[in-house]
Amino acid sequence: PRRPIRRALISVFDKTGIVDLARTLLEHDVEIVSTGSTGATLREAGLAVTDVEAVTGFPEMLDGRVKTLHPRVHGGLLADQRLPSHRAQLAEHDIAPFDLVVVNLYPFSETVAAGGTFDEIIEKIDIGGPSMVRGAAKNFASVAVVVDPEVYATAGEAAAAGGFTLAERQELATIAFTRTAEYDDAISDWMLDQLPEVDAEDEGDTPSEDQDAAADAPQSILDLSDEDAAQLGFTATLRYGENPHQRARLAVTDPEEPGIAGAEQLGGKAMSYNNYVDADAAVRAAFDHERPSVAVVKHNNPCGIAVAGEGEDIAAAHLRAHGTDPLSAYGGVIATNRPVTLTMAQQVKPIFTEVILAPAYEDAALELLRTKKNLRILRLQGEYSREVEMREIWGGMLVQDTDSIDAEGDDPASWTLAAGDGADEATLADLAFAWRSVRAVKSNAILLATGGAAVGLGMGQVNRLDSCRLAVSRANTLGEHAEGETAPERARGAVAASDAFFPFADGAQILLDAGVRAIVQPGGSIRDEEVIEACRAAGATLYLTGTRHFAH
Ligand code: 93A
Repeated sequence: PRRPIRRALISVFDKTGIVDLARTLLEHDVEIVSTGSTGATLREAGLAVTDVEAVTGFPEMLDGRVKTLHPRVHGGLLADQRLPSHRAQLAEHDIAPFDLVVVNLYPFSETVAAGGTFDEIIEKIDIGGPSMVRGAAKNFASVAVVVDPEVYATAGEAAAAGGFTLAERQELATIAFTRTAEYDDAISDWMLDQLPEVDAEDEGDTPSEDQDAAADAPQSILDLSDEDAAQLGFTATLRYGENPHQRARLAVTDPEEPGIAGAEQLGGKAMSYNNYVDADAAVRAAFDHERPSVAVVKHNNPCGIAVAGEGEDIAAAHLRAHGTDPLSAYGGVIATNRPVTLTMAQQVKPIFTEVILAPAYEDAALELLRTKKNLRILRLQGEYSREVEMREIWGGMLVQDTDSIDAEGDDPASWTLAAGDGADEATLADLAFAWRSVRAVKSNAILLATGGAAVGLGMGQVNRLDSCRLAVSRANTLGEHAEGETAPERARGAVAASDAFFPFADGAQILLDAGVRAIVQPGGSIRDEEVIEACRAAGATLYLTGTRHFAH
């Protein structure tokens, strides 16, 4: 059933459409009570309205700050007309109930946006308006509240139809509370921005209680209690951050997709901040490969990465990955995209390792690894999937699609042969491996590979030439070599991948001079021709992918 509208309270800052609505209401015998300039507007249009001052018996006071804040108004808004006791009290105090309230508020946000002065903005904090709106919204059982000129037409129709239904009033109340919540939100945001100015004005240089309280108030997630942080999803307080003087916490973003943050730990000490960072890089590197793969990571960069060949145990991949750079693998994080076998566990055992991550462990492998009390053993759950990557910067947050290795150009079938006659199957397989591996290496990245294993890595240099030098020198110094030999000479005969194009031929020339016989790179430099020419002159093969994989 509809509740008839007999008496309406209209108080609007924005007068748009109000005359039409008031006219319709009057046509349906609704009595209209209105505030100062609203009333003036309606009267000018020839409409008969009652001033709120006549209702309250008080003049508008304090430059308009007190207009409607009166029991004759709020009693009429808040009385539950279903209750005999409420009706009796209204009668006792000679208060008439309202059935409809039409209010729009002082333009607070608009005044802030228009660059109003502090005092102008303060005056635009509407008190009486939200009080009426909230009172009527709470009392939607009896009162309909309209806060939006867009609803005036509907309100007119309702008056014609015999009033609003309960469901309609409840919906209007919901809209009303949303409006006042947003309104107060805008005020509190602005007030927060003003804090120092308020203090400076009122208190001179002496810190106020507000300032003291602000100093004690939590500034970041790190200041919260463990319980409060956990409420926000920060389930672990880490021993410390990147360095011992930094506090740190960990949040699992989505328990349904635990990833590394929520991986199951099967052994070892608690994970540290740096462990998590390196584990993330290691898993990403290993899972970029479809073939069984192992990556060893230090300081966010692979120091070893390799795949197992057809029919080989995952241990073979680990052996090669370790062999990339056995010196740096000390204290590393090992990740693999296949279950850890006993053979692999036996190989890992003697190597000082911080963390090992895998989708599964053979029982015997786990048992053996658990004998190393300090080795953190993590089991990954679910598919390796990641939609977006986020990074915090000063004052903001960057979000991007995850760089996946299935972009156009990642498939060797799509590569353009730019120099040489085309690689044989084994060389092409190594180039494909190098290409898939190089994108896990920080830019500028150069990766040399032989036989499904990286043999030289040039990572994180600020020019590509240095990355080339580094890749070659690491290939030729770090690997194992026969007794009597001075260096392993692993660059000779290797293939190379570059995460982005060579801006000049000089970097490529370093690789070619070291004996690299095939290179894959995105291409796209204005000096591509010089790089191609250098490869031709060295009798080397060059493929262009057209896709780059920076990782900064
Ligand atoms: O200054 S107020 O916070 N104090 C009041 O008692 C009060 N009553 C209504 N602002 C108050 N209002 C607001 O005045 C309404 O929200 C509306 O925005 C405006 C309507 O006043 P007028 O009809 O004089 O333009």
